[in-house]
Parts: sequence; C-alpha cells; structure tokens
Amino acid sequence: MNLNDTIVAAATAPMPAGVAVVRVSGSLAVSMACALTGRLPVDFPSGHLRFGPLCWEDRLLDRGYAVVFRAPRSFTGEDVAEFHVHGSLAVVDALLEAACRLGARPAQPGEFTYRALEHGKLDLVQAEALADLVSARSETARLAALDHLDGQLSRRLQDLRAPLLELLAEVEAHLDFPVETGDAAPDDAAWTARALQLADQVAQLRATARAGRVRLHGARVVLYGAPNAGKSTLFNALIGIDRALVDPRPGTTRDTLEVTTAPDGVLLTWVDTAGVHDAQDPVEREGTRRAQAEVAHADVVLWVQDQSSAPGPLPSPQELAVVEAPVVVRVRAQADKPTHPAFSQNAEHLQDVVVSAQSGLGLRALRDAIVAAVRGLQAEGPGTAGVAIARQRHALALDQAREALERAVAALQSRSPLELAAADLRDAADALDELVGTVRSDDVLGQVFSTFCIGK
Ligand SMILES: Nc1nc2c(ncn2[C@@H]2O[C@H](COP(=O)(O)OP(=O)(O)OP(=O)(O)O)[C@@H](O)[C@H]2O)c(=O)[nH]1
Ligand SMILES: [Mg+2]
Repeated sequence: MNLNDTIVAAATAPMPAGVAVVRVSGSLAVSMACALTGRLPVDFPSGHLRFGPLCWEDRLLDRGYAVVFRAPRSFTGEDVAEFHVHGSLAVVDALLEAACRLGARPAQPGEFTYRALEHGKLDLVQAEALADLVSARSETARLAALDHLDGQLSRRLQDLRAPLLELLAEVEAHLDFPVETGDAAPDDAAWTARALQLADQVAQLRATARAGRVRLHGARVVLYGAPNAGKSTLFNALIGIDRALVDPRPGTTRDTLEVTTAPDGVLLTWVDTAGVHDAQDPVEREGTRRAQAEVAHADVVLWVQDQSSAPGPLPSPQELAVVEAPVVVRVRAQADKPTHPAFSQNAEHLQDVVVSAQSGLGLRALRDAIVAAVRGLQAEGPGTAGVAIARQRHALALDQAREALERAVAALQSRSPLELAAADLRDAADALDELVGTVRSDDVLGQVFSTFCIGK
C-alpha cells in the first residue's frame, strides 16, 4: 500500500440508503473538494459542512455536503475530504469515478485505518477495536469495542510494557557496563521477583480471553442430551420460532442447528444438536459426533433430560474434550409429565432447572439463568473489572510474553549467564510490541487488516 497516493472509497455500505458518504484521504483531498464544489480552499475550514451542487466536467453529480478535515486532525492524519450525498449506488459510482479522474485511486480494504495507524492516530489494538465496533451486534459488544477504541486495553498493555522495558534496560546495562553499574553482583533476586510479577500480570490479562470473546461475539449455548429428551422443542421455545423439527421418534435431529438472539442485550447463539447415544446408524453416529464437537466449544451447555425417564450420567469434560470448561445448566425438561423417582430421590438434581417447553413452565427462569451465566463469563478472569483481551492474536502474544518471562525467571534463578535472561526479556518485550503494533510485521498486519472491508 503506497502511502503517497490519494485514496477514495465509499465509507457507507453499497446499497440504496438515505445518505452515502464518499471519503478521500491524501494530499489531493482538498483540491478535490474544491474541484467538485467550485469553491476555494479558504471556503473549507476544517470540519465545516458546505452544501451545494457537486459537479464534474459540467455534469451535475448530485447536490450534497462536502467537508474537509485538514492534517493532522483527521481520522487518517492526512487531509481528508468527505462527500455526503444521496445514498444511491449511481451517485456514489459517479463520485468515485470523478475522484479517480482527479488523481485518487480506489482504497484497499482497511486502508483508511491503516493510514491512521501509520500516522499514530491509533495503535493496532485500537484498529482492531474499530473493526469490532463496526461489526458489534449487541450492547455489550458495542461497549467493549468502544473501551478498546478509547485505549483501555492499549493502556493496560503499556502498563505491562513500561516496567518490562525498565527491567530489560537494567539487565542490559549490567551486561554492557558492569563497571559503571558498580561492578556489584547483579541484583538477581529483585530482578527475579519483578519478572515473576510481570509474568503473573500477563497471565491475569491472558485469563480474560473468554470474557473478551463473549463480550464481543456473544456465547454459544448448546442443547445436549439423549434422543427425545426434548431438546428441539426447548430450542424452539427459547428462540421463539418454530425452527427445529420435533417428532416423538428418537433421532429426529441429526445436523446441528443454530440461531442467534439477544435477550437483555446479551448475544446468544443457540445450538440444537442430535440426541447423543450409541448409534448403529452411520448418520446418527455422525450426529452424535457433531453434538460432542459442539459441546467441546460451548460456553454454556444445557444438559437436557426428560424428567419422566431415568436420568443418565453427565459426560465428563475429558470425554467431551472441552476446550475451556463451559457453564453447565442441568435442565429437567418435559416437566408437565410425571417425575421419574430418581430425580426426586437424588440430591444432585436439587439444582436442576425444571421446564416444560410445552406448557412454558420455567422457560423465563431458564433464560434468566443463562443470561446470568453469560454475564458471569463476560466478567471472568482476575481483575476483569474493566479490560479483557479481544482476539486470538492477543491471547497468543500474551502466551509468548509469559513464556519468555518464565524463561527469564528460570535463567535468573539458575544464575545462567545474564545474556540469556536479557534475551528472554527482550523476547517478552517484542511480543508486547507486536501486540500493540509498535513493531509491525507484514504477517500481523495482513492478519488484522484482512478482516476489514473497503472504506474503513
Ligand atoms: N409433554 C411434553 N412433551 C414434550 C415436551 N418437550 C418435548 N416433548 C415431546 O417429546 C418428543 C421429543 O421431542 P424433541 O424436541 O424432538 O426431542 P429431541 O431431544 O430434540 O429429540 P432428538 O432430536 O431425537 O434427539 C416429541 O414428541 C415432543 O412433542 C414437553 O415439554 N412436554
Ligand atoms: Mg431434536
């Protein structure tokens, strides 16, 4: 991406709408606003909308607003011009064509944000937050993305990075100038304690990964249980539409089905699965496998049992190979039917949520319990009062930083040559630098900006 070019793109989605915005960034932006409006640069004080005809080669393109934001006080840090026009594909196309004839080129996906990053208007974590805000589908996601855009996560990372760089500088100073630093024995114990504390703080932030993911993308709630337990009937009742097939014969559901809703502003993806059993039929066997794979990645599992038949054992997390222990809600379904004695005799069923999808009994309580469980997940991780990391990229970088810090601790404790501890501390700092984007590799940039679309 050449930073010297002037770029243009529609900032709004390509569909008929009330208003569309075409954005230009780069050195030609102001002259383009002048050419299309017939005004002079002095007519465009930064941030003031000017209404009038927008013309190109004596052709009226549309009537609308033009506004200029002058460098460095613009989104990209460059001169920016925006045209607010009628939200018509034809108007937008005509404007894009005129802008290109005036010397701009079409922007690549994410290129406006990339320029903002290059000009120090935001860091990489904030660039990601911008993408998250644009795609936010719930109140929680909106707030989490805004927090990150405001720099909450970036500041937390700086709070880790600063003492790490200080420690690294002290250790390196000892390597470079042992005499100047007093030639005293290095302060291994204090350094070790500081590296340990940093490793612990990194681990604490890493432990917020699920909270951050659930805040932004919501939780997966998987209905799981034996055939005919009443999963699909409950699934339909919870999502409020008749989506899944229901039948008295066991083995009705084979494929997994998912539907997303947002009760109380909490984004939930409900997943109905096949009844799990020792099936002979290959299709049912595959259904069971898919159900188990869903549980392995669930945030909340609804363990559904038909209360009129004998309860079965809940499979262990090991059996299900769960990635991160989900919240398990034991649901005693079909409560309008007689209760099997085992449910009343066994104390472990006291906590079951009792529901009847048919009569509606307990559905509200179940939904509330799930929302509460998901809110719990959103606050998970020590010290999560505010910040949680948002992506796999963050988690991996923090893992690298923590591992490097732990190697540094081991090197200091074993009184290995100081160069080794210094190299490990440097690795930890590099991992944090790459995370916030102080150091940028094409790989990481490609990974981040591949999620952007044109115009952002
Ligand atoms: N009385 C009563 N019957 C129910 C209730 N929920 C489900 N059923 C009946 O139980 C049978 C099985 O229901 P499903 O929802 O298909 O059960 P499932 O767990 O999805 O079954 P599979 O997809 O085969 O694993 C159907 O005949 C439903 O009408 C309930 O709350 N009360
Ligand atoms: Mg079913």
